[in-house]
Amino acid sequence: MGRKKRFYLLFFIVITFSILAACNKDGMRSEASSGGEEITLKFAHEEGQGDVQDLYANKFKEVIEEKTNGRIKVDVYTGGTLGTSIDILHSLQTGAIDLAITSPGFSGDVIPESQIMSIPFLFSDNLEVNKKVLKESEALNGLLANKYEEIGIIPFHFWLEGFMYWSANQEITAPDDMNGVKMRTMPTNLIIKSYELMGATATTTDSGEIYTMLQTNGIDGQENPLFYIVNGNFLEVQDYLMDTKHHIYTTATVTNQAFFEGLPEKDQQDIQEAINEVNDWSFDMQDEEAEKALEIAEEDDIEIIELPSEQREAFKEVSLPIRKAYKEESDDAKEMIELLEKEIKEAETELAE
Ligand code: 6CS
Repeated sequence: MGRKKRFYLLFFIVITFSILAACNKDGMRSEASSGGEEITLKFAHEEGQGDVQDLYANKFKEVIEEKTNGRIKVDVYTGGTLGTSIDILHSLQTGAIDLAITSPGFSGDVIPESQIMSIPFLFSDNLEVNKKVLKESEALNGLLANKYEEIGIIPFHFWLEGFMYWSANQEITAPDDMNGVKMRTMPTNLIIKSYELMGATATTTDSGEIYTMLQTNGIDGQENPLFYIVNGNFLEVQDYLMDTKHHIYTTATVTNQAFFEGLPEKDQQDIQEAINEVNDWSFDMQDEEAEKALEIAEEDDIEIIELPSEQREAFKEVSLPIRKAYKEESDDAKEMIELLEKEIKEAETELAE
């Protein structure tokens, strides 16, 4: 075979290989754009093992790892392992963690409008109404979500962990009963103000210290959903449990915007679909956890008091200046709460039919 022929043959082979390689690269990019690479997501939450947020995070781990045949893995970090709830929010902002469950009870300083979730007696005393509103609200999933995105955080969903209860060493069934009571609350300005309005002293002890502070009378009482009161063994150090429906415990599943939008589209889609599936599931899960906790509380010798509706109205009346204070936060806050009030009213009417 002549030199010229050998040269053309070699040239032909080289061209063919580079075309094949290019096809393969496209394949890999398409495989890459379909999320070829293995990634491990750091997912932090604020609660202990077996608590509602932990069940949520581990359900997400199960769903996304199954959905992607283990290509997308999740490391779940329970509350306290990566710092306080406020540390988690900051770590998410910096991208040190990828996903988190972060409660508006801790984000008031960073996202003032998120305090809308901390206004007592704003949400309905009908849990089905609140579920509907959290899923469909434009005030929350539109206006409030935009406020999170302004600081580089995407809130996938706002969801709930159950109705809030008061536990205390004294009976609290009328606003005056709150006078001088040392109540532990989450560190959000409007929550603190709402207890001071009732004459209580609000103490923002870290969640990990609530039990000890109750045991040593550093505080007299606290507010939380029932599962958290039972799982935290607060029944051991409290005499009264008030079923007030004064509020729902809401939280948000969030991600770092730059991180998420930097992922291949297929990964974004898989993660979003998995989160949607888990979020829908969580509304039933928290009901089950509340029922389990109530059974345990009813077997305990703590006195359980359901707040009569006229007393609930008396507390609601006292709390109204908090809504006024929230409206004065910003024009966006005013627009948001007026829309949310309307959405809650409409949902109550719709579900009453
Ligand atoms: O009261 C708290 O601080 C805690 N309560 C709940 C239901 N979840 C986490 C939060 O840190």
